[in-house]
Amino acid sequence: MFTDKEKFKIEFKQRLIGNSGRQMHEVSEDDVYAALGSMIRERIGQDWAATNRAYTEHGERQVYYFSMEFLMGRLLGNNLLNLGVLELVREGLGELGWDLEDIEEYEADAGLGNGGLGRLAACFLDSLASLGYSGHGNGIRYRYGLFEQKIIDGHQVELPDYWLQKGNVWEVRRGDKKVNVRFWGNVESHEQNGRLVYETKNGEDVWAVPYDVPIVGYENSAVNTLRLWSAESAADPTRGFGGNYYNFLDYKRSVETVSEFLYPDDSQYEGKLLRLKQEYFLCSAGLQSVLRTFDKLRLPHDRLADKVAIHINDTHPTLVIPELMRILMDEKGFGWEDAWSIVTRTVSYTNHTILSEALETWPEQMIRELLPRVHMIIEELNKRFCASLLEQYPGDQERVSRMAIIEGGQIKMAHLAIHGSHSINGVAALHTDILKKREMKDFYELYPERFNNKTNGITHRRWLMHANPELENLLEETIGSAWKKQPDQLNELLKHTGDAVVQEKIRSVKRKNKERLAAYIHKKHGATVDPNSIFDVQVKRLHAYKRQLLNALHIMDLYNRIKENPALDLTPRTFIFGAKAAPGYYMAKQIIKLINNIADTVNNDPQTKDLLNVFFLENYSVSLAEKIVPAADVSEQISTAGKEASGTGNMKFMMNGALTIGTLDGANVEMYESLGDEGMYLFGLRIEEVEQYYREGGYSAQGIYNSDDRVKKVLDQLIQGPFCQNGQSFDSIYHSLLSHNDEYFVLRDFADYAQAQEQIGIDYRNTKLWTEKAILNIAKSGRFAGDRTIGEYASDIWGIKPVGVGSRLTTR
Ligand code: 26V
Repeated sequence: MFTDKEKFKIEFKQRLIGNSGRQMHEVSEDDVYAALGSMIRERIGQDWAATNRAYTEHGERQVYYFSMEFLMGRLLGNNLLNLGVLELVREGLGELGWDLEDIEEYEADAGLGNGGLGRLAACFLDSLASLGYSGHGNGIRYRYGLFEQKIIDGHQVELPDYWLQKGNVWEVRRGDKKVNVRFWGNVESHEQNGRLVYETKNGEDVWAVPYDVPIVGYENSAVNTLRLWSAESAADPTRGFGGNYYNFLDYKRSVETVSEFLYPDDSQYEGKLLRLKQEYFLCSAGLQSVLRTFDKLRLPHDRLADKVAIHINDTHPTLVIPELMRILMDEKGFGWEDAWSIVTRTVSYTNHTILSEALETWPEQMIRELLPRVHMIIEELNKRFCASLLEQYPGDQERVSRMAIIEGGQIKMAHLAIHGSHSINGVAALHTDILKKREMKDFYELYPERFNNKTNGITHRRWLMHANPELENLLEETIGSAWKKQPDQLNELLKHTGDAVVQEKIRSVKRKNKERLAAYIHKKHGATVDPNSIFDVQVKRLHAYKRQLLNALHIMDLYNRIKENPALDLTPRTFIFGAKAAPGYYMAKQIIKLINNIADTVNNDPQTKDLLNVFFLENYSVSLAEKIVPAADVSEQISTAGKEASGTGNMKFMMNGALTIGTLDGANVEMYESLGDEGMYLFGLRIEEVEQYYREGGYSAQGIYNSDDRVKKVLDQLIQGPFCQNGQSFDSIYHSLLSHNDEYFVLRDFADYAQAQEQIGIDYRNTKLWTEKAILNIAKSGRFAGDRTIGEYASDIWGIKPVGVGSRLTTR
């Protein structure tokens, strides 16, 4: 295995020729990627085996993070970084005539997630491995990830994301570890040793085949596992099916659809049978695999919770609770009480959303048919739970109905998750507070000790070191490298806030990143972007509560003001958007079209084009985010207060020295605690005010329209005017604001937002002041590193300590 650059070059050339079957002068960049990938994968393999051995010998509790989504992005650059060979490989490849950054572009993003929840899971895996915790991911290997977005005539068009087309060097198919998952069928019972034993007969069996992806820790030789399950037909094609080969093909197709695609909707819950199948598939396969690993320890199953922690990422994998009950009772012979005790000590749950329309409830009938034995268990759980509630709250039938797991023919997954977990956490202080005081109040009263907060965090390895190597170097020069292993050490930078030399370097790093993004925009849009302008960025899923519309209306207003007063003294701005809308979310798609129309108008109007530019960058993804985030001056985190559970983009921008314009929502609240008014531009309604409006009414969007001429003009322009090219109009947006009284208080916050934006324009010109603020942001961002978050999960929820592996055995 190579240890220096020269050895790398020799080994790499051999591999390249051997892999591609071509001569050096014939190989393509694709070949280079494949050869490098396989070489690095092999290197990881050694540590992977050693890590697994260490975990088995050590007997430390293993954490399994069950999630329907892992938004991993690309792995090559990150693996090189964490292995500590990034520079060596970059230089070696360079000497052979290839640019590593170009080679990295050959890797398809693993886009197996919708947004925040899936990316959080990916950041957590990186922190778990990097801190040396025995924590693994358990998910689904969707054949198609989140759709690829094209913008055609300003509209979003969705294309399938066949990310596996060119193969995936990082995964290892483990055919020998496949397990069986059973759907449908009927439950039969018989007596055995004096107790009833249940079995599902005549079900449809699906093989779950694991594909393992190594998760490399940062310079610590640890390699954990992300196990992704793929559905395959269990049947032997040569047998059964009444001799009809077409019957077999139909069956095969139906089975394989289980892991075919990721559901692209993260805002509106829909009770689709296939989605339920996916959720059970993950839970059943994951649990079987967890139990197999546990069995290697040769311990009785009542010790399960000592050795295993199962964490469920939102309610999507909640079926682990009844499924583990089923296995313990039907297969391991436990009685109800003992099984329940094992389950609740094993499982913990994170809630990621307050939006009621995203809460999962499954029709009881659907679960009864698809998963008959699981249904029986949920029914029994509900019966016992309601009975215990009545005992605790005698006569309070209303409370019992509110809290029941099954109500009105619906199974409430959040209730099941809370009842079956020993820990329930929200993802930012404000969010956890809302859960306790409002959304889950009844449950908090019942189980106060179970509720806790774990403010989200992001991996500084991908989002600072890998995405922004110039900033990494500058930090290293200025404060050394302790922050790489202890990100809170970034606060050492505070000592240099006023240092003119450091300030100049910070500006130069930002400048280079802006030039790089400008080059990308030039390539994609053919447009020239001025790197002296403020890069003002809003990238995230498109959703009404995130209020991209507020940003858009404000740009329309700026346009109007320049047109009214061409001498207006505005600091030039480049507004950058990136967002995918759920394919069926009409309003979100209209907002994308509106932004593109605005771009068309302001970018081409000779009076405005030097002051205002707008770009909607298509197909926002992890790898695109890595280009955008380091180049941002301003980060837009402008959700209606109380709606964004945490946000994680906010943290990425902060860490890269962008200043936030934001509401007091989600983790912005904690950012503001750290940054104060000098470090952040706060605006808008506070959560108490929003709640008061919802409770007592008194908000009139029409009133604002009538009294604010600027707002009126902008809204009228949704129907007719410079942004309605080719007779297009935005009636539905207009009516959502006026006829439906503006559910998200866009108009209410408009003036305050515009004012904060004006202040940004002024402050940006004061380069010294602006740079000091940027430095403050970077210095305070360590609190939002995933390592801090994972440390808290490990000690407070999972009760685990780091395990030393390889050459770095920690003593305990
Ligand atoms: C919800 C649903 C509901 C319908 C079925 C399909 C589906 C798929 C995904 C989701 C996820 C929505 C929840 C989510 O992504 N929440 C985000 O979690 C982030 C990480 O904690 C947090 O920073 C964001 O504020 C929060 O919106």
